[in-house]
Amino acid sequence: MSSTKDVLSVLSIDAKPYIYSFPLQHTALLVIDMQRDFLLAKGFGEIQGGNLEAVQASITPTRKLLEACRGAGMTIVHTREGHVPDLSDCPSSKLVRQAATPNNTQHNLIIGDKGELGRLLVRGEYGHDIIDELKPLPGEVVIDKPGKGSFWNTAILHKLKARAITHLIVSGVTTECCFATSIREANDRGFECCGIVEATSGYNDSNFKQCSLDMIHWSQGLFGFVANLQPLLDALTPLGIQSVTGSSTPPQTPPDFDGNLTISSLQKAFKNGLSPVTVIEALYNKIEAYHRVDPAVWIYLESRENALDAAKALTVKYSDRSALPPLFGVPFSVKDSIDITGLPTTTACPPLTHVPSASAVVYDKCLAEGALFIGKTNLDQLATGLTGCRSPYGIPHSVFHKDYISGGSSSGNAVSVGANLVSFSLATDTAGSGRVPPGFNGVVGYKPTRGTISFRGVTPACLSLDCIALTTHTISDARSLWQILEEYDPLDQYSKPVISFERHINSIGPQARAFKFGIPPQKALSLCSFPHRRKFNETVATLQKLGGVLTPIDWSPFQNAGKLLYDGTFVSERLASLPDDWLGKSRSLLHPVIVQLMDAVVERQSTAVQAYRDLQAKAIYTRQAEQVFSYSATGIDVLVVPTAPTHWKISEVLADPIKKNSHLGEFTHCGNVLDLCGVAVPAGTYPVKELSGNEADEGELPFSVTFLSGSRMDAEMLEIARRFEESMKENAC
Ligand code: TIU
Repeated sequence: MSSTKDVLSVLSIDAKPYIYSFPLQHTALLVIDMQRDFLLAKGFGEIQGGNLEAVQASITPTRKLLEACRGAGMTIVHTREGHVPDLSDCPSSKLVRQAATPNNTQHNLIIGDKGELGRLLVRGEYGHDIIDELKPLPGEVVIDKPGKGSFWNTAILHKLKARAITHLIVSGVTTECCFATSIREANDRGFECCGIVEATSGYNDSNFKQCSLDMIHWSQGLFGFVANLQPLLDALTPLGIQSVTGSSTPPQTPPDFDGNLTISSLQKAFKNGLSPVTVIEALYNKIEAYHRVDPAVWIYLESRENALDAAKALTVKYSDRSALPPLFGVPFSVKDSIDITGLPTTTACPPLTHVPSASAVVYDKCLAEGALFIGKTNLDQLATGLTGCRSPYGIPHSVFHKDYISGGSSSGNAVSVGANLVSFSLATDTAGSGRVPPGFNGVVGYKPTRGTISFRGVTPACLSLDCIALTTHTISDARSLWQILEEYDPLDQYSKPVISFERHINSIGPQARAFKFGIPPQKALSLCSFPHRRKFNETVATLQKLGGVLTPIDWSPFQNAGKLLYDGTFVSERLASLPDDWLGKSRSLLHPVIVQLMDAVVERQSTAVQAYRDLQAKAIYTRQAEQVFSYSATGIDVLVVPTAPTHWKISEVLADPIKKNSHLGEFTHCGNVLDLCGVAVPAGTYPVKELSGNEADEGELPFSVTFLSGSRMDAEMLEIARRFEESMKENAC
């Protein structure tokens, strides 16, 4: 059944061949190739003989469309056709064919030749860029495409899927060429497209344009829909509540800070005039108050003065509130294994502490997009552990209860978000460090497919399995943040290029809301405490109500891969990034549990032969897991597991630190070994007494489930997780 929110935000407009209905939060405006080269005199189009007057007719209507879509908060995607300067991405069919026409008169200058607006259709040239009237705003997607269609050799499919887009409103030039080709390509991938008559134009007469549009909707909608601009504007304009001009609060009276720290809420508030200075003042009062509740959250806290100065500097740098970068004024914390220039990186390990001369790539990106750094958070030493009880900087506790663990290794990280001291936190995840702590603090912990966010500038725990993780308040925030931070980094040897897994989209009809999910077998689930088992059963029922089909799976690859992480040779990699004599020299300065763990690794005297056997086993289990997530009758979309089998008290972990730790990783250890993506999502709470068995115990503890999926299936997984999150919120109302 669809949720109320989804139903309410579906709009419908008159169109050919019939009414076009589109869910606003799943619809993007696609603005095709509104570049100077195609629209201005002396550009590529005019040089090839195109009719400039005809093609310019769509500029004003497209601007109206763009403003209405921006006002309604829709995703905006601009494309630009063009090539890298050496033209290595330009096939001969595009470069040579037209100019090779016998007695050619029309194509005397070709792609790459010098025109008055720069080299024709070459990236970085003046003529290649989008016209001033339609300039993209910060945060909008810009796709550089070498083809006429938008999907060949670009990340557009990935970018659309990552934003859960299923419907496209299409505008731009030229109707007969890139506009039509892009609609056909999008249709093949399952998108529901609607071309807007006035917001597209071409180089030919009106009959030619008419035929190009008719070809889209003929045969009862073979490729999609075509609609006029006015009905669309009529439908979108009343939704313009998100724009500065549409707000009932005049910009000169800034709104009060309502305490909501989600990125999406702050974005709206800042747009409407809220000052980041107000947010920082309020936040530091909270941080100081929380220090009295739990003094072990921060290893380094930026001073209030510095944070306020940074906030003031932002307001000066970005004075135009309608063109703010996506993380403008958004406060964040950083796990203290991630480098920041000039600040010590401790990794909660005194002998490893160093002061880096460059910041981690992921941190720099946050700052570049306007985020405000608040501090570096506590962690289990060497980012090794799942409890939060292995740091010389103290033991943070769950934001739900002072006796219960925060989880680790990203302990302070999850507490800083859970206690509402920051909007998001940068963490890492090797064995579950980015999932278990969010689970124990009632927030979202997202571990994207390894290598999609640069790991450069982070102290490794187990380098070939390490991964950046994002701790946020909501799935939507996790998704937005991933899209801001992901980028191929050629200097990170484990980085992966941004490409999408070619699975089509089911955006309408009965397939649209159905998904298949698997769960661990009873034997594995029997390791859970009673309340975790009970809450997990409730989760399964909720997912079934949402359209999830519980599907049998082979659990063995997940179980075997999990065992490989600590019972096999992979744990030796934790020593591989350290000097050979490091453990011997540093042992007196290390946390006793870490010494115990590392000694056990050394004592095993693992051989190269064993390591290779483990690598081969990893490959087999990874292939078996791929089968589980395959796009077939038996494959599933997501695997759903309890994030942790139980929630220990701090005292229980201190009494039995190694066993209690490894138990927590039962459902997380396999994630990076199998190159999965995963996201831990809050799934309700339960009474403390249900876990402790002590009727006198008061309070609640959080339950969390983790959605896991195959490599690069992040977009699909996040959308299922978002629907689950939404249904949890609705049930709570
Ligand atoms: N953007 C686009 O349509 N590119 C073209 O080359 N169009 C022509 O009509 N030639």
